[in-house]
Amino acid sequence: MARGERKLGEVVDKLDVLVEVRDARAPFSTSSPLMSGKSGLSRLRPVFLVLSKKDLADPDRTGVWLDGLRAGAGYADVKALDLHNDGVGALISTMMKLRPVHRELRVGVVGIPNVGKSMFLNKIVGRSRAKVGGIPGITREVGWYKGNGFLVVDSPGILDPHSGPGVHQVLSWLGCAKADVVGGYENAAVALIRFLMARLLWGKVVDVWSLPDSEDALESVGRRLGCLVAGGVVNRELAARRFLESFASGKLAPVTLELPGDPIHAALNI
Ligand SMILES: Nc1nc2c(ncn2[C@@H]2O[C@H](COP(=O)(O)OP(=O)(O)OP(=O)(O)O)[C@@H](O)[C@H]2O)c(=O)[nH]1
Ligand SMILES: [Mg+2]
Repeated sequence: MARGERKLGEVVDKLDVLVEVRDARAPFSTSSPLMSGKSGLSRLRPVFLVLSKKDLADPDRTGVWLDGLRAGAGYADVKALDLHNDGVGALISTMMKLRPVHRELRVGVVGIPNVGKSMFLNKIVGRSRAKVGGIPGITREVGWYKGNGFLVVDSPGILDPHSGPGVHQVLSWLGCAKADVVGGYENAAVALIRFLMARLLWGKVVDVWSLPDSEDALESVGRRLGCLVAGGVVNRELAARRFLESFASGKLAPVTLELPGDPIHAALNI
């Protein structure tokens, strides 16, 4: 069992509520293994679900996800948020109804790496206390933060060691897992381009980046981004890295990779 998971398991009995953070672009693939694992967290209720990075997702598809998740059993509330810009006042009010009279509300924030757990925590405690960063693995330890009537546990992102290569592929596209687990940047980028083409989402990228028509999409991306070496040859490794970084940080276009009942790793066939 990972160290973070063990530590969380030790404090679970002290928590009043749990917040699971997932990425709105792939709410199925970015679900936390802790919610179904042996850590003991899954028995804790109520659970609030936050779909982060709403600004990077397709708004219509986010609506479909919200309807589906709200209709399903189990969550006290489900919200999609752009954590850079949206307020969390409504969510705070709902959560605060559960506060014991004599002390703060104790909240555990869980999720896989890089989904925005620390950013969400900072929003509800009202201060930028927990470190936030654009690469997975920024939060290394379980830590407590106080503010606004909350006592919140931040936790390191935990991946499911048993999830298959398809899920890892998706997580590498979203910046939640490193590309080396799926054979490096070039493999990950080519797989993402193929996926976007197969799902008719590539056109959005072509529009935003004004890509020329080409047989080799990664080659076009490399030229567009100026990833060239001597003789005007595209450095494919660099092009792949820049492309993946742009996709993960939403610079391409708002894209949602999966819909309820349509987990993409099944479609990836790997
Ligand atoms: N555009 C956008 N970026 C977000 C949003 N939420 C988080 N981010 C970005 O996502 C990255 C990860 O945020 P963190 O709060 O560090 O994520 P974490 O889940 O704590 O990550 P680990 O500690 O590494 O597990 C940062 O670059 C944030 O700026 C959001 O709603 N929209
Ligand atoms: Mg963190």
